Formats: sequence, C-alpha cells, structure tokens
Amino acid sequence: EDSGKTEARSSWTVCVPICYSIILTGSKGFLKTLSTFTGDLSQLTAPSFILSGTSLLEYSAYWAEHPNLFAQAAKESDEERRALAVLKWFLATLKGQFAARNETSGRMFSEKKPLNPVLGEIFHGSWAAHGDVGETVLLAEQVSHHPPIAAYKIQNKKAGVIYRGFNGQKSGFTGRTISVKQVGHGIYHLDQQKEDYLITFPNLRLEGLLFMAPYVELSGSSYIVSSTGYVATIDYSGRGWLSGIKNSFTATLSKESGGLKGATLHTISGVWTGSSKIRNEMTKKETPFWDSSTNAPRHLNVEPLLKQERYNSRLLWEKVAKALAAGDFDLAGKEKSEIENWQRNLRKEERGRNEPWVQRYFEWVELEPISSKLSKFLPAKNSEESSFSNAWIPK
Ligand code: 0T9
Repeated sequence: EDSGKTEARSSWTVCVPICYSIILTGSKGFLKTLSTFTGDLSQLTAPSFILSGTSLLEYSAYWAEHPNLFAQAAKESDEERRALAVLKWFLATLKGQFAARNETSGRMFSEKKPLNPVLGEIFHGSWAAHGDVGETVLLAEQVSHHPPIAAYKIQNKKAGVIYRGFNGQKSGFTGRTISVKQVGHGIYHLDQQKEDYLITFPNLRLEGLLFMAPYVELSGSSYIVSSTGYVATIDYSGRGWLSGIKNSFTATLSKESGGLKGATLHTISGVWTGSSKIRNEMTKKETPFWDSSTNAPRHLNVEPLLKQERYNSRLLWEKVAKALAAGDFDLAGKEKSEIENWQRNLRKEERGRNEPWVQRYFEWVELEPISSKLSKFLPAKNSEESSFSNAWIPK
C-alpha cells in the first residue's frame, strides 16, 4: 500500500513541472494567435501536436457510420415510425461527428485540427452491403475554399434513401472558448414514400483550449422537419448546464397541424455519447432508445491509393499525413505549403484566363424548393436564415 502511494506521488512530482511548462510555454504563442483570431478556423495556426492528418472533407462520412440506421426509415410502415427512425439515425451520428476523434486519436486524446480541404477535393467511399442492408455510397466535394464549404451525397440505392447536405462554419473567440456556428443543412430523402426531412446542424463550442486539449461541446437546438409534418427538436446541454451531465440532450417529436406545433408525442433523453431512452407521451411508457457505447460505428471503405486520382483526399494529403504521423512537423509544413502553392497558382491562372473553377458533382442553387418550404416550420429565429433557401445540391 505504501509503495503504491510513493509511486503515485513520484509520477506527480515528475508530471506537474513538465506538464506545467509545456502548457505555459507551448500555449503562449497559441493563446496569442487565439487573441488575434478573425473567425476563419482554417486560418488558425495550432500547435503542431494537435494537427491531424485527416482532411475535414472526410468528416462527411460520420453521417453513415451506422448504415442500418441510415436506411431504416425506408422500411417503416407509417409516418410516425419513419420520423422516429430518422431521428434515431441523426442522434446516432453525433458521437462520431463530435466525440469519437477525442477518444481514439493520438496521445493527447484531444480534438485535432483537420487539414483544410483544397477547392475541388473529392472524398469517395462506401460501406459494403451487410445483412439485408444494401451498399451505402458517399461522394463528397469541397465546393468552396474561401470560406471552406463541403458538399456531400450519401445514397443507399437498395433502400431508396439519399441524404445530401453542405456544411461550412462561422466562428468567434469568446475569451476562453471558440464558438462555432454550422452553416448549411441536409435533406434526407425517401424515394418510395416521397418524403423529405430537413436537417439542421447544432452549434458547437471548442472547450479545453487553455490546456491545449480541445474538445467539442454542443449547444442550443437543432431540428428535423419532415414533409409529413413531423418536427423533431433536439436541445443540447452539457457539463455547464442545468443537468450538469456532459453531452446530454432532450429531443421531442411532435406533429405540425395547420401551421401550429402539435402536442409532444415522444420525448427522448439521455447522453449522445452513451445511452438514451424514449417516453411515449400518450402511454407514458419508457423504453430504451439507443446505446452508442454498445453499437460500434462502421467505417467506410476507400479505394486503395494506387487507384485514387490527384484530387482524392487521401492521395492528395498522403505526404502531409505521413509526415505528421512520423512527428516530422517541418516536413509536414513543407508538404502542406507545396499543396497550397499549387492551389494558389491554379487560382491565379484561372483569373488570368477569366475562367473560374467549376465544381464537378455539385451546383449552387439560389432557391432550393424543398428546404425553402420545410424551413418555414422551424422556430422563427432559425427559419430566417438565408442558408435554408439556397443550397449546394448534386448535379
Ligand atoms: C462537419 C464537425 C464539423 C464539420 C467540424 C470546428 C472543427 C471543424 C468543423 C462541424 C461535421 O459534420 C461535424 C465536427 C467537428 C468540427 C471541428 C472541431 C474542430 O476543432 C474544428 C476546427 C477547424 C479546429 O480544428 C480548430 C482548431 C482547434 C482544434 C485547436 C485550435
């Protein structure tokens, strides 16, 4: 017992001064850059040990890491069950989108700064058919570099499900945290039932910056509005809020009638990194809903590098990712500059020829009928957002 205590004490006496000096000296420059932060996350210089070798474009894959849930709504026999299935799929993506990188990547167990995709970068992959769930295919394209915007389409042909969306970020530094507003939206579409679901994205905050161990917290609310009239509202709260529990949420499902929000039919509550339960508000019966700790995500398959084209994320960033993985930050920086210069020259040439870049798989539409219509059912402050009337959609 005694020797255990000594061991514990000695590891502390070693760690405290070392960790302290890493935090103080390492973060000085970082905190200085934070204080001059303009709001463009891609331009923020982060300390080298929180640089990731993964392109931000790859994050679009998080939407389908539970391919069975992605396709489930197509199999449900009535509107309410379909609305619940879409909600379950959405909630099940949250752990991958916002927390999983933290648990698995690197020795610091922290969110890392992804690579800033180049204009025209493509990320393409699939989840093989599994049981009675058909193949799911992802196609993502970086449609804008300044500001960074990614567009994507995920399809399960057998089930007749297509999800398309686009995503950018607006952010601000509030002294201790970076708050990030997600710009864009998604449309989940069911072929057979001819239903659409408008998906809005939650706001997030980057916490832990002072300790250079950033992690994401979700805040505010996000919505899923269906063309059948069902509306799901998801409220996020975290450690700092009333419940005090990290990554908690409450979601309600109601049905719109005559422009009015109907009574709550179901309430789902729990923790999006853990488990949740659903209460039927008519019968007051409570049953388990989803447990993300016992349902491992499935990662997509990507073509081998030899078969990839220059603009495919993994091949494009291969050298940078390798250098980062090897801890050679000088080399990583050089390789990154090479890509950035190549891109700068391309843009200059385009300006010279007066021929702007043309996106390959997606196009910008000013008035997108589905989201324009569905966004009318969002709470007032959300529906005013212009980002719901226009969209990047598959060509
Ligand atoms: C869409 C998602 C988004 C992208 C990431 C803010 C962030 C870039 C955007 C919003 C996905 O569907 C969901 C998840 C995580 C979001 C990222 C978390 C994050 O930290 C990064 C930004 C760009 C940074 O890396 C800032 C640097 C920071 C880690 C240390 C300074």
